[in-house]
Amino acid sequence: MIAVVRRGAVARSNLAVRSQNPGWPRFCSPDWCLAYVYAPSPGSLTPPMPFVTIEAEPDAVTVDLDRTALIIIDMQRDFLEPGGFGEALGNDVSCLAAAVEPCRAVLEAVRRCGLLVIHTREGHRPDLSDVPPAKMERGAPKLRIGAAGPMGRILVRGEPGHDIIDVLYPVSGEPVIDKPGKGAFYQTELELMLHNRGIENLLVCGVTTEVCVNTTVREANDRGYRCVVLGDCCASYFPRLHEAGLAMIKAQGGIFGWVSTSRSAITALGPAPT
Ligand code: C5J
Repeated sequence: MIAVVRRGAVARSNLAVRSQNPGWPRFCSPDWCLAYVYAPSPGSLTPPMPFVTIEAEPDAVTVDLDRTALIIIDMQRDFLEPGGFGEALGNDVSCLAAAVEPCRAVLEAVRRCGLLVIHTREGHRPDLSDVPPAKMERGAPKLRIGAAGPMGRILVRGEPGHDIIDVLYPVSGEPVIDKPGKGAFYQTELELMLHNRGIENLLVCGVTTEVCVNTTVREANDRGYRCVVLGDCCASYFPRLHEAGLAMIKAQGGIFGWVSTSRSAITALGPAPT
């Protein structure tokens, strides 16, 4: 039969079958959708299992998937490709490439499960009125924020360099948070969005590990969110700082959160439909 069911339950439970019909289940709101549902035989149904355990350090963490979102931090051309902000500051942008495929795999698994996905972008208004002088002063004058580069004006909203790389590009329904700072909560609507969706847990991916990922995780931790940082989905221009960034999160019994991997998260989310 066709029934209205909670969106997350469609992907996870054996109550709702992925139909052979293309286009099903049909999502009609962020929380509910139409799906083909079947009952194999009375008493044989397994209830939906919104709680999953993710292998992590310092220890495994159990999260309610109905209250979990994926946040992908700043996977923008400006940081990952030559000619952007990252390179303008003297960095070797190829160091960030390793995080792309793990991020893509996690994004695919999370989308399949119907979890909320939020993307962030660091950048500024074209008139640069939201750039603090202390941030503006960094780097060579010709390569500062707002200067013209091969991907448009550096770190300016609306320019090609400011946008998210194609392979991780948001799909319809995935909010994009434009942030002027390193932390994703600072001067943004992120907290309101998470609150409105009842989110308590964040799977965190993105760049760079020790800057925007760490700042966001620290801000999230103070706001009461459980953060599970997927280490191989993060990267830094400095491998030492990547390791240190992850170590700081999981130290002291997980002082800011947990550190896990793309593989552990995907395993916890469940296998892809065959
Ligand atoms: C930096 C970021 N590193 N997204 N931004 O300036 O980590």
